[in-house]
Amino acid sequence: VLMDREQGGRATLPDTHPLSARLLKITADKKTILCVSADVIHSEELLEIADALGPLICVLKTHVDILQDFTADVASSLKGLAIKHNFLIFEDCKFADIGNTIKHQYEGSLYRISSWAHTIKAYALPGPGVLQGLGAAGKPLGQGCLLIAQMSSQGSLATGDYTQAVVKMAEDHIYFVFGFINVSKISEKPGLVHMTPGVQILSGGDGLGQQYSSPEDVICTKGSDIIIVGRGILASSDQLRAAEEYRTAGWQAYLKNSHR
Ligand code: 5FU
Repeated sequence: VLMDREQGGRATLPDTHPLSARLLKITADKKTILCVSADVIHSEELLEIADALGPLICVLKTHVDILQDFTADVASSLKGLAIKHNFLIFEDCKFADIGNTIKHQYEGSLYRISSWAHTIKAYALPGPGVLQGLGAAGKPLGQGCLLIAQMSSQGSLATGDYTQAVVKMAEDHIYFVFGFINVSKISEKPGLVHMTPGVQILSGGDGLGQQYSSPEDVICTKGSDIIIVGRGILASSDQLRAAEEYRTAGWQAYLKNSHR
């Protein structure tokens, strides 16, 4: 009850981006802070995962540029599944260029990302022009953007002053930015959502720089809001059971931490 009240409270604050509000409401309604990272190379498998795990997740994260067989139909099927199961679609294409180029990358190309992804994420490195470019295409469609404030990978350079500058950029652009990709909580603004990748129940890494923390650590110790899980679920022989396990672990950690 406390959790629902807090999430609802955050969702209705005046400077909360409509997408934060929607995401926080989904987490409370579906009792899940799990974002599944559906990193697969065939569209059919992507859609199967979205349909099967849809009831257990608040966000589906995609990497459309690793699909071998993307078509516009895949995007419209994904949109349909997002409505059916009430989750947001997060396309994890990392935008880091001048505003004009990323505007084209976001709304054009084969993928037409702005037409189907509720959110994308961007590096702050090029400066606020990134948000002007993405916002010009995404804002009129009601889409939002996450800023990469920290990364889960070993030796990441997204730390210290860079992270602080990202927090400021986000807080200055809450008309379009509604949260962060982060390792730990970095902003006290309740309308900004903290989303953390590099999550597995067993800690460790993948031999290619990825570093894993447990849902409990990410939510309770680091104060994040959403856990992003890829191979912890995808590599399981029973993905549904694994997703349920992460959903429960994440939700219990969130409830434990609901005094924040
Ligand atoms: F920005 C980031 C980051 O700092 N770490 C990440 O792991 C993004 N990711 C993505 O989360 C990465 O591209 C994968 O899509 C996903 C993690 O997948 P895993 O299988 O759980 O390691």
